[in-house]
Amino acid sequence: MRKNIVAGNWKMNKNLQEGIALAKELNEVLTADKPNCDVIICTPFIHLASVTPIVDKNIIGVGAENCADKASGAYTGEVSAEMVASTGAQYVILGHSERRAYYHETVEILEEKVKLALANNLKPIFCIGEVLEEREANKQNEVVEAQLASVFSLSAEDFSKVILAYEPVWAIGTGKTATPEQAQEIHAHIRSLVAAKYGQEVADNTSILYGGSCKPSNAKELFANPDVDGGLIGGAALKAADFKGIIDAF
Ligand code: 3PY
Repeated sequence: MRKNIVAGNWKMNKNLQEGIALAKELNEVLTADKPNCDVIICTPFIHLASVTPIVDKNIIGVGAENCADKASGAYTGEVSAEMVASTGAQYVILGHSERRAYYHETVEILEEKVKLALANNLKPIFCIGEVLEEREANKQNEVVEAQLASVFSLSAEDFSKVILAYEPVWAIGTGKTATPEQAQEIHAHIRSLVAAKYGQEVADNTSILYGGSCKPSNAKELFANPDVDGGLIGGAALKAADFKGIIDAF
């Protein structure tokens, strides 16, 4: 059966020393009081090689927040999936709305990134979600369906390594959260799309995380929904106590 997962997305926060300190603190807190779900921290690239050796990988997985859409070569400033994997990281966030909006990542670019991640044994945490105007026009179902094209070209075996994260863009960094009912409704829809493509068994085994202003005070009611299998956490992942508070919702 699918896993419950709480994954932190540090975004462009924490210098190296601060990142190491947070990872150490989380490791201490979570080894002392073991979580009832999988826990992942996704950090800036420069933190990965320092953070992976200091966390107990039976308790905390480590991931990047992005990787290149090319395997290697003359792409100044880019970081490949192979480089990410060589740090000991096991996951990579792909398709975050900030990457789609500010760095113009398309369905096709993301499809390449997903394939390269999987080819390098990284599990993609693949983000989908609609902007406010799309929600107001009741277009969220078709938006997420179109975004899923980047992962729906995979074989069932490869798709089974993908974690999905539904993040309504209108709830990211705005303090607004989808209601538990809104989250359940669209998560169930996403699962039905996976079932239509890969069959019910694959769909039942796919973890679908909710992201967007998820915090200790609302995590329990969001995670109580049958199709919400955890969270992708932004700001609240930057303090060990807040992140632990969300993990404790399971
Ligand atoms: C948020 O909750 O702000 C996120 O974007 C998590 O990825």
